[in-house]
Amino acid sequence: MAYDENNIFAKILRGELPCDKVFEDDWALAFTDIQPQAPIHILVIPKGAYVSMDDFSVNASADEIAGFFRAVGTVARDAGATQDGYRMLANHGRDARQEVPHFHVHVFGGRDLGGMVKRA
Ligand code: DGP
Repeated sequence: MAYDENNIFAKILRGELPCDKVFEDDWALAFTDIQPQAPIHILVIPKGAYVSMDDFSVNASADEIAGFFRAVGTVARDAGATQDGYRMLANHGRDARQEVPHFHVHVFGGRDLGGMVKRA
């Protein structure tokens, strides 16, 4: 699947759409999810143009991957979620119901998050 330069997160990265930014460095931007599903629900996205985890894991450089996942940990720590716990989640493709075709990791926390995967 080719990267769509007009996806909503690409527009946020270019500053064409606003976001509630909580973190930014050379590798990642993080902002609160527009439809939060937990008291802490932050999206962390790489600065590079990658459709999903599959694209990112194949095509991103080692520096991009390290920088991105370090940012995810920093975001969770800065949100105060490290002590009580948090969940990170990335949806890839149809079965996972990925909505936005720019790779992103959800960070959830701030309450008991329940079981790992919802039964169909
Ligand atoms: P996913 O299913 O993993 O692709 O989740 C996409 C998430 O993105 C979903 O939780 C809602 C969120 N989202 C969609 N549009 C926007 C937006 O314009 N701003 C923000 N902050 N979040 C958005």
